[in-house]
Amino acid sequence: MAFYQDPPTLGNQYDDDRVLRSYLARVLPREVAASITPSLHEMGELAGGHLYRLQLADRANEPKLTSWDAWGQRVDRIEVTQLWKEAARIACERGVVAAAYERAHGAFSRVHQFALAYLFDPSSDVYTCPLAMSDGAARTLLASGNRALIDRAVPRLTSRDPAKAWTSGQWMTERTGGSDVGRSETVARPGPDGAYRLYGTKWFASSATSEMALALARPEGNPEGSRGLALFYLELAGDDGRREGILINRLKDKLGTRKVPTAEIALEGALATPVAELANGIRTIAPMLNVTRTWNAVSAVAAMRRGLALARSYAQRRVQFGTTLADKPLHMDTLAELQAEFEGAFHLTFRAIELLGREETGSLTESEAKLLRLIIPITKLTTAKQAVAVLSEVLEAFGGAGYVEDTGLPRLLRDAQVLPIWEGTTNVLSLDALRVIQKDSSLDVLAAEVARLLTGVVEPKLAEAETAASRAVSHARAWLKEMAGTDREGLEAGARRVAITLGRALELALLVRHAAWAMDRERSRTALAAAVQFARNGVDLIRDHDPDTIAALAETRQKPAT
Ligand code: MFK
Repeated sequence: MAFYQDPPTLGNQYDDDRVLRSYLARVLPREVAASITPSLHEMGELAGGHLYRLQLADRANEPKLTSWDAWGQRVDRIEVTQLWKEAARIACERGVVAAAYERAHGAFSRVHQFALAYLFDPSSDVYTCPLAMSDGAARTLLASGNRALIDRAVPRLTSRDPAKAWTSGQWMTERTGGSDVGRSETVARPGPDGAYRLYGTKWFASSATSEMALALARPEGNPEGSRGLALFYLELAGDDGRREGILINRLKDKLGTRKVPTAEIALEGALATPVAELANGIRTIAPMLNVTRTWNAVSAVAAMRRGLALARSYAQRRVQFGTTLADKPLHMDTLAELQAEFEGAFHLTFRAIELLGREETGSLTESEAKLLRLIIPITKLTTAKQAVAVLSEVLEAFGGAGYVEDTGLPRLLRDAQVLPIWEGTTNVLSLDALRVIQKDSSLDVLAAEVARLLTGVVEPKLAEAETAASRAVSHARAWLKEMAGTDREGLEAGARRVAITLGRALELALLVRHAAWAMDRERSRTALAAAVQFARNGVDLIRDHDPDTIAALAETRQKPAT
């Protein structure tokens, strides 16, 4: 008999997720947990069953743009994949955005919503992209206080009725770049009727099938730079269903997120409404950035969890050199490292979510507000890097099968690779974190948070992890203090190492705190193992600035002409 390998399988993705269930048991009041558990169980069933099967069957399909109809009319119609259509319905009906706005559980509504998103994401082929932007748009409109736009769009963005629901785009990036948004070239011109029309090109418009978008544009006559930009609201189709002044030039041919219809969009007089003042657009859209960056982190942890679930299932089936992979010490050592990374990332992400929920319900203290502003970029950048590293290893854990498209595995790595790029690259967010640290006392607050998490933990096996977390934070503080006074260039060069060190220190402190709780309340030592392993993986990346080495290796600087 020839040999055929059994593929990995997935069960109910909520029931099987020890980390999620244990976390929820710790943070949620009993009545909230009882109320939301059925919805999480159902989503776990869909994610490991119906949606996952459809995702595998739909693997080779991609969105298609039809620019012209048979008679030469410009139509710019995008047909999304079957899974996307089903994911849209399920996300809407199950409240993957709505649960945050219904506020059935006060500040914990965000925990509920993002737990749903976390379960849903890995079987959705990144349908979480339009969901993230819709959530961000709803939040931004609510923060703007623009009553007319709130009344028009927010009920649709947060609806559970697929016939009524909208999603939103986030149109920021232009050919001038996605990081230095202040260089945007799109112009907003008022007409004789006072209405604004936009002219320009949006170069990376994720999810071009949305019904509305929030876009940055420079009102004519405004100064250059980001403060001269304003935030505008657009609907992609008028009341008659026709699209005016918005052309989809082409869809992007991307490494990953291939199901997401990311478009180059030409704005040729698209009708747009200012969301707030006619300046300071980045400040106005900041709530969206913070929400979508949180979704990014949720996607990162969800992707790691999916990869590890598949790798574990495979390890139990795959026999090599006489035993299953699950019986190979080296294979299990590798998976343990990855599992600890996932668990650290999970707890950091959900800590940020707890703070976001408290902010939205007005229960955030002043120091928690500072922590939230710093923790979001740090969480986004730390978890995104972890996801790429973990998923690269996950593919390797399958050997050649991980490299073969019809296993559905390569997608995991390709889709993870976008996470450090969109919504602010690692370096841009590291500099954002550095600016926040320099502006106020948020680093003191972060250090106090780490100290609080470690207080009262008496388990000797956690001592090493505690020391690693608190030492890393102390090192970051001392390094930042020293560099700020003496070496501005070194400070910038080290910003990423500092940001990731702070992210990892927080992750470890959260793991330690959760481990102590789990030992006490669940009589489980698995979370302890994650904390111990995470500390062994390493926390502190900070090192001295070495300008000579960098200069020697930086061959990009122009040499003087000879
Ligand atoms: C599944 C998950 C999916 C997620 C969906 C993703 C879909 C993909 C769509 C995209 O990728 S859209 C493009 C995303 N682009 C970015 O995220 C931009 C990256 N660049 C930055 O974040 C730069 O740091 C930034 C453009 C903000 C820098 O520009 P500036 O001109 O130097 O702005 P500045 O001075 O830092 O900030 C302007 C104001 O906004 C300041 O307030 P004030 O005017 O009061 O001084 C800042 O404090 C405020 N601000 C900026 N970022 C903020 C913020 N406030 C709160 N939170 C923030 N995060």
